[in-house]
Amino acid sequence: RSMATAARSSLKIGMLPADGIGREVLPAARAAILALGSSVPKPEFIDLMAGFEYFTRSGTALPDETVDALKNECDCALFGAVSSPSKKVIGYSSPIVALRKKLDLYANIRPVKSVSVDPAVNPVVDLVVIRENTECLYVKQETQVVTENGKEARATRLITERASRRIGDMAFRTALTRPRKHVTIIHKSNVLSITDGLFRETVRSVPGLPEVNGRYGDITIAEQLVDSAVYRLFREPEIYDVMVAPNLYGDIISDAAAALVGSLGLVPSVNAGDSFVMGEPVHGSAPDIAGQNIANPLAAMRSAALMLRHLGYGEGADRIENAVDVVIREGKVLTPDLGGKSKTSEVVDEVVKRI
Ligand code: GGG
Repeated sequence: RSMATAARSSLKIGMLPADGIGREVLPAARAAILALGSSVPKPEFIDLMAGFEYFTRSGTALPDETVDALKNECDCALFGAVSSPSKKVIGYSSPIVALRKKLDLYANIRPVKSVSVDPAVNPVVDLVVIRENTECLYVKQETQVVTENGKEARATRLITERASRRIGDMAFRTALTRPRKHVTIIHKSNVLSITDGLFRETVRSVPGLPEVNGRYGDITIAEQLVDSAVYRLFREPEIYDVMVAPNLYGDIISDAAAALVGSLGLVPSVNAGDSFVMGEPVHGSAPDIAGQNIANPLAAMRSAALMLRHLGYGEGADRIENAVDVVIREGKVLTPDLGGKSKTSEVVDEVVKRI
């Protein structure tokens, strides 16, 4: 679904590069949008602070000014990547997880599609993961106690009917826009019968809701346990069209699917709510390659396109996506993750030339 294109004289885009290669790939997204000229309203980029590095300087990973600017000044946003530490750091909390909740960006939409395919060697992949973005284990309610047997840690996993219904609705709406119109519900309700059971039943019930009014009648529905879904994703990815999943499974499945199309550096996403959208490459901050001008900028450029499409600027989105596809297909100017020798900046120039 695209948000209706408001008559805008300018397009205000909040830019949150955050950490690591986020700072190298967000300028690529900006260059792609600027190359569109009059296909979109005049873009205005608003630089905003967030991230672990910002936390080490300021004591907060997501300042109130950033959230206020996104809510009150911006039409949409682009987020780069964040280097959240693997160990608890007092006072730190992931800014991307917080942003998704604060802006109610309840759906993380992650299309994964192979561009240049030799079916004898590579599988044909054309799927979209619709990941619930606000709950599951990402509510981050963790506790630890010390018992006579040592430490004991617990995490709360939240699944609600409301969130499951709206992510289900997003999955069915997405399926309507695709040729195959097929939704696979991912769960583990043979073990987690209450939480995943609620997710599965609620998503399944969406086509029958009175307000849906039969719109999803042409959509076929399948379901799959998450472990077997990963197995089948690697064996026969062509069976999947729209995969809808609770937060953690969706996060894992979309990274796994990225492996089938050549690189995590190719896969874009949008975090979407009913009134705001934020593009974000699926990859992380990759501290091992940060600052070397070798990060793949294509996922960020595609995320800009997805964001524009969501806002109703389909022509601009097509121009960016087609240019990216041509550069991948030609295979001459690619970053090292795709077997190339080119720099980030060279790939950006190559795409921009074709926009
Ligand atoms: N662009 C995706 C990204 O930044 N991934 C890293 C990530 O999600 N880290 C976990 C977190 O900060 O919540």
